[in-house]
Amino acid sequence: MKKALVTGITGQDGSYLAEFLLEKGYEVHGVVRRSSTENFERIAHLASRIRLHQADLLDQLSIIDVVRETEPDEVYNLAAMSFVPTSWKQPVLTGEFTAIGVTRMLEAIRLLNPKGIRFYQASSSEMFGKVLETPQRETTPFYPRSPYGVAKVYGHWITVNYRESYGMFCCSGILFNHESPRRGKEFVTRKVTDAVARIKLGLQSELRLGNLDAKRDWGFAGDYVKAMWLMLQQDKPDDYVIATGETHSVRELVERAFACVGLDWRKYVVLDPALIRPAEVDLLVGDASKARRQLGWKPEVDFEGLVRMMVEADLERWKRLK
Ligand code: NAP
Ligand code: G4F
Repeated sequence: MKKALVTGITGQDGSYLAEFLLEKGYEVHGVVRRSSTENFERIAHLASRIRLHQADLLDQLSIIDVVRETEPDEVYNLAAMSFVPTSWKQPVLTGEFTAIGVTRMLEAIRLLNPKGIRFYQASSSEMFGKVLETPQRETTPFYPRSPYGVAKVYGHWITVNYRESYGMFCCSGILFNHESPRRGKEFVTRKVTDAVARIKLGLQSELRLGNLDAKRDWGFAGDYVKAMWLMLQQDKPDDYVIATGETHSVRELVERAFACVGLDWRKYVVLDPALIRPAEVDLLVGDASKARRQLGWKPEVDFEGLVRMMVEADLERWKRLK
């Protein structure tokens, strides 16, 4: 039985990845940070099948201890401060955790078992920022537009560097936006689908949004965790773009989500200048042909299916709560 260690297991991707690895027969270990109240909602249904360990990417010794105790075959480093606007409010913490935290994970592996452990780093299409090429692929230069994006560029290159310096099996997955009913409610897709459900049920009257013109390549998180695993099953470590190849504006997202419940979005959406970012990523669209060719990976859920899935899940949840 293979063993996997997942940081960020309480997050959206961590929960889908844990499910996926359990189905593959893995022994799954997760890193959680200590908090006065537990935040295990997304993995509650897996509680009896996974093992959780307290550690923090800010604390080198706790990371070394957890790798030593669990002796994993594969490490998936998903933990990060992942919300872009917060990275302007907490740029130093974002760098400590999202950038230097990657080095702490890599150092633990280098010290304990550099040839035996395979490492996945959760890199991001935010690294392309003010895009220098469209569609964006593995060779597109980075131009990050937020402290979060800058931190992820560091995490990407330190992963490449440990591969090249020490011959470690390190992969960086450059994932474009991926969503699900488990997405945090501050991200735009979930903010919209949650509001649509509440407005439909008479629980909310308006939805405040920022830039409706930004375009994203949105996929389904359940499809994307499979790509993470595939990267670590190859003969050689490498970096891959994971994306659908389609782009849609926030306006289209809003239009489609409201249409799912038969409402006209123009009656409910209010533009709020406070939600405009200091610097914006205007357009993301990925070319995942390398992943398709080398990993045999392709997305199963399209944009329309994704929005419908999320609206329906939020409607069901609010109906139950009501
Ligand atoms: P998420 O839902 O925000 O989850 C982030 C996870 O990181 C949570 O488990 C969180 O734990 C953990 N974490 C945050 N700060 C921590 C700390 N100081 N110590 C230990 N754990 C900490 O993010 P996600 O959407 O699943 O994304 C997973 C990873 O992929 C992130 O690295 C993100 O930057 C990257 N990524 C995401 C996307 C996307 O579209 N979703 C695209 C590209 C890359 P708590 O529960 O304790 O907060
Ligand atoms: O949903 P978002 O907050 O996601 P963003 O900034 O693209 O970042 C996500 O994807 C990255 C991959 O590219 C990940 F690395 C990162 O961790 C995260 O998962 O915003 C999407 C777009 C932005 O252009 C934003 O300006 O939606 C626009 N937007 C408009 N109104 C809004 C809002 N975003 C949010 N969160 N809230 C709004 O009210």
